[in-house]
Amino acid sequence: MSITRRHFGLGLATLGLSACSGPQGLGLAGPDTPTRLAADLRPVPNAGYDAWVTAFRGRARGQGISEATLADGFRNAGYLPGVVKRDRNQTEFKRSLEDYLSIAASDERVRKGRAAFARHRSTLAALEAQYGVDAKIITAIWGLESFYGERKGDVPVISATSTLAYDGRRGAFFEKQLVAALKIIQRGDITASRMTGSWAGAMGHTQFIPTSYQSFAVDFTGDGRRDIWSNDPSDALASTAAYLSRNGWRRGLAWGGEAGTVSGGSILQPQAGGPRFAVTANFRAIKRYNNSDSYAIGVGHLSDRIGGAGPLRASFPPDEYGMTKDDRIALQKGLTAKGFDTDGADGVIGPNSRKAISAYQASQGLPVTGDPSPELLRRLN
Ligand SMILES: [Ca+2]
Repeated sequence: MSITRRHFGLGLATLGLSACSGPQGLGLAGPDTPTRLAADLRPVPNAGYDAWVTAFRGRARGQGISEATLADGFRNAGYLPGVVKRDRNQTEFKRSLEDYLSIAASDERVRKGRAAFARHRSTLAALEAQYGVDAKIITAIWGLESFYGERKGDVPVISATSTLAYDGRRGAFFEKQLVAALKIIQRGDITASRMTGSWAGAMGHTQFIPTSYQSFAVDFTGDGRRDIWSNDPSDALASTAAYLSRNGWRRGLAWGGEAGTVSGGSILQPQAGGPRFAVTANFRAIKRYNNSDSYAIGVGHLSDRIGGAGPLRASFPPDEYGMTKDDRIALQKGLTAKGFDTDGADGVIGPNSRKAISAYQASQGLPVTGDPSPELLRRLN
């Protein structure tokens, strides 16, 4: 656990927490992130949890948390079975960079990013002037972490972090997050009832975990509260700029770019046969936000797209099934046209596409594998 970590977007989480992203969560908020709280994210009675909380409260008092804050923080808190389930279900599956970028810099995320960048132009310009961090990079992080504030997370943070601290798989880490969350409430930045986030405790527009918040969050609006949860994203965006600025960001230096389009930097080719990137010290600063090459390239590329640039020039090689992205898009369109809905055609073969492939294969009397293939594409055309 290097420094911090916070969020939920398309990130691969620092800290080895694969479900958080940002200063330290799991970046990549996507359109598929549910916005309504699932039934298993509501508290259920749990005597073991209650006993753990009683003991924890003693430890918390020893760290300067007042009885009033504890009463307030735990008033409506409880054990959330869904948090443990999500924590256990995290798989180490790795997306290809091509798939990652298809999601991170989707048409919708680029379009909304350009609109958000224009809408918040004056705040972003002020942040760039004060912190030296490229306003397009700040906007891109916002886009990956919460889809520009659309998906900040509705899970009560005290419940989520106490459940994970009690559960114990990463108990010490989450107890630290819980203490930090209570200190934030005690300071008056936010009330317990408004303190919500991802199931792993990453909070607000740019998904800060509580300890990152304590170290880096700032009050940009000047009202005395560091409010990263409000509809006004100013404090959250300023906190992100502050985080980068204090983690090695250099004013005026590009993050990098596709090799051949920028000068300088060291060369990185995350996917064999795919595009090569030249990256700088600012690429490494982005990785302090979320320690993943895919995440940092996603942020950098999305920021370029927000600034008006087009897609990458180099293409990716065919996938393990011998399919290019164009093939996969054609397959998804073909399936959907035949009534096997893939829920969009983004070229990323996810659960919906696999379900559609299986249903189509069954309808054709083919072996049901759920895998894409050039043969399937030919059959559909
Ligand atoms: Ca404020």
